[in-house]
Parts: sequence; structure tokens; C-alpha cells
Amino acid sequence: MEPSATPDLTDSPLDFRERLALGPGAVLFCRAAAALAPALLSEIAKIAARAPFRHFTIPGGREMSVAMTSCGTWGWISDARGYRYSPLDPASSQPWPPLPPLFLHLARKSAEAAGFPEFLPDSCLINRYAIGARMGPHQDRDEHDLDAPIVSVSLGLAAVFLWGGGARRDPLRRIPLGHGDVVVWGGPARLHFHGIAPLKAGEPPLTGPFRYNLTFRRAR
Ligand code: MD3
Ligand code: FE
Repeated sequence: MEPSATPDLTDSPLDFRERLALGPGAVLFCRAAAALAPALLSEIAKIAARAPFRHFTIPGGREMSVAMTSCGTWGWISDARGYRYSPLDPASSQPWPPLPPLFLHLARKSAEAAGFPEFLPDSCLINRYAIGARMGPHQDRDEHDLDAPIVSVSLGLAAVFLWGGGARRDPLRRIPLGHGDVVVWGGPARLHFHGIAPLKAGEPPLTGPFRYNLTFRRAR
């Protein structure tokens, strides 16, 4: 008998063949991470066992409909005082779980395929959307290095991504994002307004009635 070895998924080929330019600086790689989805979801479950998903309060006092957790050196948090990156999970006062090697691999290879070599994220925000959850249009500008791209990975239920421009009043394009889709946002796209429309019902086999989104960031 051959000894059964745990496959090293950091060697798995990601599939960057189906590429769609969403605009200057933004590239969608359709289903690029689909083959890695079971492994990614098992890493998410391990992270959430240490740093559970929670609904942050935003400065106005309302609770976000999206549940969040983080891994990496820095985690994005929000409370009545505002938004920021923190080295500690406020729920446990402990550091966030480390970025799994598979996450780093996926983020680096995706950024490289989009023309951003040497991307080394220090933070991964993990968003969990239940049916009806949404994210209003916003800019991501809490990161120190706005030259680094953001890599996003969608898992589970499909969503409609709202893709605006550099000003809040700019019209929003509706872009479907499905299971395994990877998007790299950099350069001129980095400060564009964006959001997620309220999630429509569904129950895909791997995630049940949820959508997960990983965003890899260089926070500091
Ligand atoms: C474009 N998340 O966590 S990912 C967020 O699907 C966020 O959960 C959405 O917006 C989600 O901040 C969208 C796609 C995304 C993420 C960050 C961006 C697009 C971006 C930053 C700049 C420009
Ligand atoms: Fe965002």
C-alpha cells in the first residue's frame, strides 16, 4: 500500500484562463478558485472556530447585515468609534488566526495573473452573507498602502456586485459574481465605490444558504 499523503494544495493549479477586464485595474477570473473551494471552506471553518463571525456595529449605531471575521496580522473591525484594522480580535482580545498557506498562495497567484507581482497580503477579511444581507456602496480606504491591490474570492451563493466609479454619484454597474470567482482590484480601480445587492435565496451544496467572500488586503 502507498502511504496516503495529504495533498499539498499550494501546488494546485489555479485556472486563470477565463479572464474578463471589468475596467482599468479590475480583472475577473471566472471560477478560478472553484477547485479549491472545499479546502478554502474548511480553512474558513477553522478560522471561525477561533474568531467567530460577528455583526459589527457601524459608527451610526446600526448593525451590519454581513457577518465578518478576519485572519492575518491585521483584522478589519468596526465599532461606535469607527472603522480600522486591529492586531487583536476585539471579541477575544487575542491575535487573529494566521493566514493559511493556501490563502496566501491563492492571493499571490491571482494578483500575479492580473499584473501585480509580489503581492503579500497581511490581512484577509472574511464576509458571510445570509439571504437578504447586503453591503451598501463604499470605498475601501482604511489600508495604508493604496498601491497594493485587493484580491476577492467568492464562494457559495451568487451575488450581484455593484461597481461604481471614483465618485459616489457615479452610476453602478451590476456584475454577477459566482462560486469560485476571483477578482483583482488595483491601480485606478482601487478607490472605486462598490457594494453587494441584497442576496437572493438559494442553497448551493458546499455552503448552504450563504455566500462567503474573502478579501485579501495589504493593511499596513
Ligand atoms: C473594489 N466586499 O469587504 S468584494 C469589502 O463581496 C467588500 O463581500 C464585497 O466590498 C463582498 O470591503 C465586495 C470585491 C471588492 C472588494 C474590495 C474592493 C471590490 C473592491 C476594493 C476596491 C475596489
Ligand atoms: Fe469593499
